[in-house]
Parts: sequence; C-alpha cells; structure tokens
Amino acid sequence: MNRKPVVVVTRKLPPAVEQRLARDYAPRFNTEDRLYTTEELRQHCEGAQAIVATHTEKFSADVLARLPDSVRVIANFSVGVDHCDLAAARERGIVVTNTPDVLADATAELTMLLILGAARRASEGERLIRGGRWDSWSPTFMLGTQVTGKRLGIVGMGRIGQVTAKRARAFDMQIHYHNRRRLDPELEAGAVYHDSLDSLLPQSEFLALHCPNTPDTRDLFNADRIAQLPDGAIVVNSARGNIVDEDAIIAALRSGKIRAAGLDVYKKEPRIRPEFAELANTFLLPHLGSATHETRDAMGFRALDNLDAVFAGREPGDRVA
Ligand code: 8YV
Repeated sequence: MNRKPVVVVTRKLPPAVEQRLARDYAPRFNTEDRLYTTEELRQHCEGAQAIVATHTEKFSADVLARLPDSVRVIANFSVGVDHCDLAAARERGIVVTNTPDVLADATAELTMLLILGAARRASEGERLIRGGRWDSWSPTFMLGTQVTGKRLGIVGMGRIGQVTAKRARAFDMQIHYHNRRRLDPELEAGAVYHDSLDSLLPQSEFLALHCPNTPDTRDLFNADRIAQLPDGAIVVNSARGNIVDEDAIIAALRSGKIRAAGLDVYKKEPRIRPEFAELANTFLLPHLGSATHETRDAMGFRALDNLDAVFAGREPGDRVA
C-alpha cells in the first residue's frame, strides 16, 4: 500500500480544508497556530514531502536551502508569492504554487469597503460613537467625499483589479487603469488605459493599488508619485504594504494632499506605524482582504488541488516555480 505523502501545514487552516488534508495526506498540523522559527520549520519538515504555507512564512534562499531534500512542493495558501524566493526554489527543484482567482471577489469587496470607509470617514465616526463623544449634529457635521461619479485609478489590472473595477462601476465610478499590458476590450469594459503612472495618477481622484510586490514595485507609491495625484485624492491599498513608501503617505495624509487613505496592508505587519492609527483620516484593517469563510475554504481547496496534481504526477494548475 502506498504511504500518504507527509504534509507540513504551517498555520491553522479552516476545518473543511484540514479535514480534506487529513483524508488524503499525512498532515502535520500546527494546532496552536504559532509562527514557526526557521529551525522549527526545518525540524517539522524532516521526512515531509510537502508544505502548505501562508504569507507569514518567509521562504528566502537561505530558508529553502535548509529544508530537507524530501520536500518537493510548497503549496501556498495565498495568491501573493512575495514571501518566496522563486528563483531559489526553482534552483532547488522545489515546486511552488499559489491560489489565484478564488480571492478576487473577497479582496475587491474589501477594496470597496476601504474606498467607502475612507471617503465617508467611517473610522472617525465609529470612534466618536464608541468613545461616547457624539453630542451634536449639524448640516456641516463630518462631511465626507462622494464616491458616485468620481474617477477611480487602478494600478494593476489583474483579476482583483478587474473585479474592483466592476464593483466600482456600480457606484458609477469612471475607471482608469495602468497595467503592464492593455486588457482586451471585453475585459476593459470601457475603462481608460494609461500606459504609464505619469498619465494615470493626475486623473485619479481615487486610487486603488492592486499590483504585486516585486523588486520593481517596491515603494512605487512614493512622494513623487503622490505629488502627481490631484489634491485631496483618496488612496486605498489592499495589495501589499511594500509598494507604498509609508513616510511619504503619512506626510501626504498630514498635509491633506491625500484626503484619506484606506489601508489593509502594511510594510511590517502586524506591527504598523503608530502614525496611521493617530491620524484621523485613515481607515485601517488588519490584512483582511481574503478573510471570508467562503474564500478561505476556496483558497485551501485550491492549494490542495495543486498538491494533488503534484502527487499524481500532473502539472499543478497554479505553478509559479
Ligand atoms: C491572504 C493575501 O490572507 O493571498 C494573498 O496574497 O494577501 C491574503 O489575502 C494571505 O496572504 C494568506 O497567506
């Protein structure tokens, strides 16, 4: 009888995903959901054939080099793979997969929440009520910015950017976007393509960041880029903290150049710059983009589909290395 492949599961996953893992594999679960040190990870991987990982594990070249030779595949429970050195994995002969598509709806929904929350001062209003400080109302009380009819610039028109565009159209937003390549007209659905950020940013009354974190996009959104936005623009980021120069956005939020920001991701999660919480014009969430029951199950199943393919000798659908 064939022995089931041993799979190290680095974090606690939704019950249905862990049940499928237990049915089809010999999983080593992280029942306490504690972050492993590199040495602990290496030890857990002794004799294992696969790892199911999340973005909280960093697979640098050094970490990959220390994994036992038995490990053949890292099936990520994430679409972003900036936590993995893909070139080093390739060199080491380790297959790496991700979970695209299945989190586009949840992340686009959250992006709309960031847009609305930032534009309508939702965090400020909530804090006022929860702090027992709401004592009056007037016609000019806590005015925000209307979303309807405004121009939304989208940086990165992949799957998540495209769903965000669709949701934003329901608010009659006019979609402008920059992407490495222009989309086909049916996917573009009337959105205005800009072949550079220099062209997109001055048009963006609202700006949504949806590009991956790569060496090319690190600190992409810096003081020079911010200066290109219209005064009082609203910026949201549900992609990765690394694409934003946090000093620059804090300065722009202070000066009012950026009227408000909705942020779900930060450079050094889960530690965030205290200025973000101190500023009144921020709407902040703790990396919840894909955090719905439906999507987390789908991400887990997609990761397991990839594992199944590898162990059946097939090419996994979402191979990135
Ligand atoms: C996930 C994400 O929650 O998939 C991604 O890239 O950023 C998040 O939605 C997280 O990364 C899971 O590992």
